[in-house]
Formats: sequence, C-alpha cells, structure tokens
Amino acid sequence: MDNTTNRDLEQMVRSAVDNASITDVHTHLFSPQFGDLLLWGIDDLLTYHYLIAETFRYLDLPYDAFWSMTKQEQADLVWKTLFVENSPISEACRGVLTVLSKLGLDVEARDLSAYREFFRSKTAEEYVDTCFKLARIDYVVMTNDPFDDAERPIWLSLDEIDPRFKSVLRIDPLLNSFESSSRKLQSWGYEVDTSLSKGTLAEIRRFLSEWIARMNPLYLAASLPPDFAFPEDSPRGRIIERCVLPICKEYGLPFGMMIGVKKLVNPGLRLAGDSVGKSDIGTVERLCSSYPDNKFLVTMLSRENQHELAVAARKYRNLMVFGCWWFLNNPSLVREITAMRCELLGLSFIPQHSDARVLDQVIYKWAHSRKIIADVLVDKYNDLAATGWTPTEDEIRRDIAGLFGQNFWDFLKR
Ligand code: RAT
Ligand code: ZN
Repeated sequence: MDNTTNRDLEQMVRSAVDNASITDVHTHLFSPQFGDLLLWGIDDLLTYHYLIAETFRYLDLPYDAFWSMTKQEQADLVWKTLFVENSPISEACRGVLTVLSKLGLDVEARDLSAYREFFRSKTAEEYVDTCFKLARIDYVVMTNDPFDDAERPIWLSLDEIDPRFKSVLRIDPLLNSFESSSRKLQSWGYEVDTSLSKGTLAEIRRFLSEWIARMNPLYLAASLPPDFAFPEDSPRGRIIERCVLPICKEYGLPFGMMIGVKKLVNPGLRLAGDSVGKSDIGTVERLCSSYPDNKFLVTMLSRENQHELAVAARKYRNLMVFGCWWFLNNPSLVREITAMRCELLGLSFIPQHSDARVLDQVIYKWAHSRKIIADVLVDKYNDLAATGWTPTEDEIRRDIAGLFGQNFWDFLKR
C-alpha cells in the first residue's frame, strides 16, 4: 500500500461511502402496509414542515388560511413562494431539487405539473423499491406511536410488514403528557390512575410489554425537552425509572432519547412550530452511569450540546451517539459535528439518520449526508496516511460499513 497516493485514497474513501448500504436508524416513514401513513410524491415533498416554516418567512397569510387549503394548494403556494419567487437555496429546498434530479426529472424546467404527472402512475410498493435503490438503503427504522389514533388500529390488524422496515416503540405521550395518555390507557383496559401508584406502574409495564410483543421494536424512543432532568420528581421521571428502564433492560432494548426540542413555541405553525434549546448533559451522564445495564441511543438538538455529548460517549460505552438531528441536518453543521465526533470517538458512533417523513426524502438526505461524511473521512484518512499508516481498501470499507449501519446493529446486540 505504500504507493497509495492521496488521490487514490480519496477515490477509495468516496467510492466506499457511495457504495455503503445504509440502515437509516430514525425516520418517520411507514411500510406500504400502513396505507396513507406512508407519504410520498411531489405534494408531500413540498408540504414537508421544514418547508412550511420557511414559506411563512415570506408571507403575511394567516396560519389558518394555509391550513384550510388542500394539500395540493399548499404545495402550489410553497412552490411559488420558495422556488419561483425566491431561489431555493435552503437545505430543505435544495433537497426537493436533488430528489427530482435523481429521479431523472428536468429540474431546469421548473415545471411543477410535469413533476406531478411523473408520480401519478406510480404505486407505493414500486416507489419504495425506487427510493431504496436510489438512496442505497437496506433498512429503514420507523417511528411507531401506539397512542396515535391513525396508527394504532393498523397495528391491531396488521399481518406482516415489509421486512426492510423496522419498528420503534415511540412513547412521547406516555412520558410528556401522562394525564391525557392515562385516559387513553384506561379506555384500552389498563387500570391506571394519575397518582402513579404501584399498580399503575405495573400496568404501564404491561402496556409496554404488550406493545413490544406486537411491534417487535429495535428500541424504545422519546423526544424530550431541553429541561429534561433525571432523576426527576415528575410523572415522566417516575415512568422512566420504574417502567421504561426496567422494561428496556428486560428485553435488551436501548432507550432512544432525542433531547432538546421545545414543543410548539409557535402553535400556529403546527408540526413546524417546534424549536430548540440547550439541554443538561448531566442528565445523560447520570442515566448512563446509574444504569450500566441499560443502553442509550442519544441525539441532541442543539449545536451547543454536541461536544459534551461526544465527551459523555467517551465515558460511557452504553451510550451510542447518533445523527445530526433536524435543525442540525445542514451541511455546515454535519461537517463540523462529524469531524468533531471522529476526533473524539474514532469510528464508534452513528453519524447520521435521515428523519425522513416523506419517502422520497431518503434520496436527498442520504445523498447530501454521504457527500459531507465522505469529505470529512477523506481528511481523516489523509491525516492518517501522513503518519505513514496507509489504510487499505478493506479497512476503509470495514470502517464505513460500521458508520452507515453495522455500528447500530452491533450496539443492539451488546
Ligand atoms: O425532524 C422532524 O421531522 C421533527 O418534526 C421531529 O419529528 C423529530 O425528528 C422527532 O422525531 O421528534
Ligand atoms: Zn424524527
């Protein structure tokens, strides 16, 4: 390998990253068996909540007027505002164009009706194959909420799921709004009350066990606010301590914590109305050190938390850091965060997830992320080569397979 030049090395790294097949560890996608819950096509792409928030930057329209439009009317307005009247340079806008271009459509034409026409004849099943192929994905991890009125009945009657889609038991309502969730639990036959008595906690554990049996999830997950604390004298603190952690331990499942979201700072924007706040890394450290037999998959939303989260992962091997989440999934930040994680953690992290809500988005989110992750890795391997340690092609492929999927599967097996 001593004849390997920097250019060969760069070529090897870029090709290994391009060809790596992906396990997308957190998305909001569904398999076609979930019917309309699986979003795809140009109108869903254009009404992505990231784009809705950006559209309102330019409009005086009352929020309700927007929400009373049909999906196609909303998509028309987003297109006009963000693509026609302004150049679409934001990451979410650029994403739509990457998707169209990778599908072979004429981006230059700026022809929304032609794009609509392209999708009209497709079925969800065939389009899943197209997107998985273009994004080079093996597995997509869903977000499955048993408290969701549209999703729950599907689980109760589902036979089987496309094996490329894996489930995750998402428990935000249980942790973050127990009072209303307890009423739902009661109506489903669980003997719970809001006092969180011993009996109630046992019933919550029964609920979790039953849904684990039904969904066969890869992990349990919740998004949590910036002021999330642990231990905490609150329903959330008690439920995590007495139900979530013991159940995760019993079934050998990680607890996925997505920390730092300020819900609905602007309710008029609905799903687009959430914001970000800095969180206390001490909470993550306390959980990891007090529960060494539990595994934690953690991502944090604020840029300010990224360095201390990587440092925490150096201290606790039961902590797996994943993804550049939501407002961090922008090239400048992915670059900075990925380089920093490599420097502190080597290859022992999961650099990215897509968070796709619309199937087609895996095409752009992964194309954009692959490019940045490859740039960072080229630098890192070049620095290595400068010492005289030239990585072989096999070593590079092994490392990259870890980052794009194997690290996740290995962590689940631990
Ligand atoms: O990124 C998003 O689409 C957010 O709205 C959230 O769904 C977030 O990713 C989450 O999982 O809570
Ligand atoms: Zn998400």
